[in-house]
Amino acid sequence: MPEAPAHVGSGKVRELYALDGERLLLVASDRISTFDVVLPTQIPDKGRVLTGLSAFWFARTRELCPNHLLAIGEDGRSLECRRLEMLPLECVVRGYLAGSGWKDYRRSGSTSGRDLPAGLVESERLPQPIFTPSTKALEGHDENIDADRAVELVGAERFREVEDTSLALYLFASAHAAARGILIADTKFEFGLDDAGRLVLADEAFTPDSSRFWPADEYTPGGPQPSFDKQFVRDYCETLGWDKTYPGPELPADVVAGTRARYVEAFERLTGIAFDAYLADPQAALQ
Ligand code: Q0Z
Repeated sequence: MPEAPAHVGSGKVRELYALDGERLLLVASDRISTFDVVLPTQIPDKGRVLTGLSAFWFARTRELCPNHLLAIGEDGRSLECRRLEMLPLECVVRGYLAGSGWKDYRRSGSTSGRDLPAGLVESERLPQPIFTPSTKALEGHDENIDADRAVELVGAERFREVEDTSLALYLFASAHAAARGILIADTKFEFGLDDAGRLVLADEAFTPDSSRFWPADEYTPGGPQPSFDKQFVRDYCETLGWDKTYPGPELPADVVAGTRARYVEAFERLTGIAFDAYLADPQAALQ
């Protein structure tokens, strides 16, 4: 009998297992976080939406960059992937000014050491997408770093390669998504190296957990934008007077159903695949 895969890591809402020396299993749960707190209520099929979206983007971007995907689990919520030597860099691309990019800009006029034009407003589209790497902080949020610090971490040549590749991936996916009514405000990649030292896209790609998705038809720069997937959850939580520390609140059934519908809508708009077809046979649906 093969042994149960060893658990090797936990994210907020995902788990990582070792299948053997060369292969990992990445499992996306139905847990949801908001304001950095994982809630006690799950969103049915959220893990399958995120896994299906990642697999879709890995398939569509393999000519831009090889990736770690080996197979999709029959359950639709897990990805079998190649084990890589991960780079110690969070590769963030921003097309719009939101989150920590906006916070940095308001304070200093720049983010990750990149000077930006004066007078930009919150959520404004940037003149061109920018690469703003960060490092995994041991606790709390990732820390934005400038190019010099990133070069210290991965070397000058590898830095150029991850910047070029990240921008190419963002340009491809953001054009695809915008044509389907979804703006990808920003996104985060993780890369690793294979045995031959080749750069390989790893982790997840263009999911709502690794990216800010905004509904294009509601886009109004000058303030924060509604989240494509989590806005019902945030709005509900704001009605409670909750202090955004653990434990988070239970979600009522209508908020769960509305949020599940938004995840499914994102999947169907971005992939053009019926989510029911994905549930019935994940591998076949993504062919
Ligand atoms: C990804 C993470 C998660 C916890 C390590 N192909 C790979 N090779 C080696 N390492 C990784 C990967 Cl994807 C790797 N993470 C992030 C994901 C739970 C941590 F689901 N950590």
